Order: sequence, then structure tokens, then C-alpha cells
Amino acid sequence: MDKKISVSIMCVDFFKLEECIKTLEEQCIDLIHVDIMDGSLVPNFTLGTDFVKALKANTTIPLDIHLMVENPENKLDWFKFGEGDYVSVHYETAKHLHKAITAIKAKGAKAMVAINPATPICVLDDILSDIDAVLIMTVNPGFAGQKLIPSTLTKIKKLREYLDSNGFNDIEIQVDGNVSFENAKLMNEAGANIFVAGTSSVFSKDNTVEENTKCLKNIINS
Ligand code: S6P
Ligand code: MG
Repeated sequence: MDKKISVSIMCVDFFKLEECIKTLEEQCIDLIHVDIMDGSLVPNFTLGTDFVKALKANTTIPLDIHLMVENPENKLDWFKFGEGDYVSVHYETAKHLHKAITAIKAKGAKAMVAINPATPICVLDDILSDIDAVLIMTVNPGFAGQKLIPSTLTKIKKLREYLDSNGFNDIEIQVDGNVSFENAKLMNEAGANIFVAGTSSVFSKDNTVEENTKCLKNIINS
């Protein structure tokens, strides 16, 4: 399965957004991860509908919209997305998960279900045949710069094995939260293939975005 990097745009220096997007395009980044928070599912606010619209108008990189909101099925129409984009909704807040997934796919995008660190993978059983990917939160959602919850590594491995042995080999696994260079190696070995890159890797202050991207690419493709 192709390995992909999804750069978390909430971690950018917003005063240098245009410059950063150009760099991400030059580095052939696969996806831009856009965190949408509603202050209810998670204790924070971040990006919103107009920001998504502006990204769609100003970059060719497909979006990976992470909806950390209550009742996402009622809010999907607020966002501009389509063919090539990924959209995730949280199992914990979608009262009508199947309806949300169907609506995402109707717009041509890839549909993902996101689960929090304490949510077991068995809740996905009856939605697996409808989805393209699972987003495993490896920290509690809400903030960048947190530490990995180690038990989530076992969860990635268990999920990959479960998917492969039940005929769902095409379902991708995205990991989000403290995807550092060290953790990316472990997550990759466990079976993840889409890596959300934030302050722990691509935006790490130790090196440039270009250098960090090259390093992360080498790790996940080795
Ligand atoms: C957090 C959000 C994430 C973060 C990303 C930050 O709730 O969903 O997408 O933006 O995890 O990366 P890092 O490397 O700072 O953890
Ligand atoms: Mg996220």
C-alpha cells in the first residue's frame, strides 16, 4: 500500500502560509490535513469552512479534512471538498455514521472513520465495507505537540491484521498525533500508511521543512 504524508496545517506559521504551501507542493506532499474543531468533541477551536475554501482555491494538494465536531453528518455540506480529498468523521460523535460516510462518498471523496485512543476497533465492524480508511488517534484529539499514547501502536497492528484477514486489504490506516521520526518508524511497522505530520516531524524546529520531509519520507518508505 502507498505510504502518504498528510501535513497538519494547524501547525504552520500562519504568517507564512503561502510560502509553506509552495514548499509542500515542491516536496510533492500527498495531502494537507485540516483540523476542524468545535470546542465540544475536543476542547479547542481551530480551522473552519472559509479556510478550507481558501485552501481548495490556492493549492492542488488534495485535502484531508479531520472533522472533530458533533453531528458531522449535518455539517458536511458546509465544506468544499471532492474527488481526491479525504474526509474523516469521528465514531464518537456521528449519530448516523453510515449517513455521514455515504454523503462524503457521494461528493467523490474518500471516507474515513476516526477513533479516539480509548475507542476499541470492534466498533468499526459494521461500517468496514463502506469506508476507505480508518484514522487512529494516537493522542487525545484537540492539540498539537502532545505525547504518543503507547497502547495505540498495538491498536494499529491489531487493526491492520484484522483488516487483512477479513478481506479489507484496501482499507488504509491513518495515524494522527505525535508522528515523530521515531514514532513514524514504529507506526509504519505496525501497519499505518498515512502519516499526519505536525510539530513532531515536518514542522520540527531542528531542521527545515524540506529536510524534515525528506527524513520522514525515508523512514516510512524503508
Ligand atoms: C490534534 C489534531 C492533529 C494535530 C497533529 C499535530 O487533535 O487532530 O491533527 O494537528 O497531531 O501533530 P503533532 O506532531 O504536533 O502531534
Ligand atoms: Mg487531526
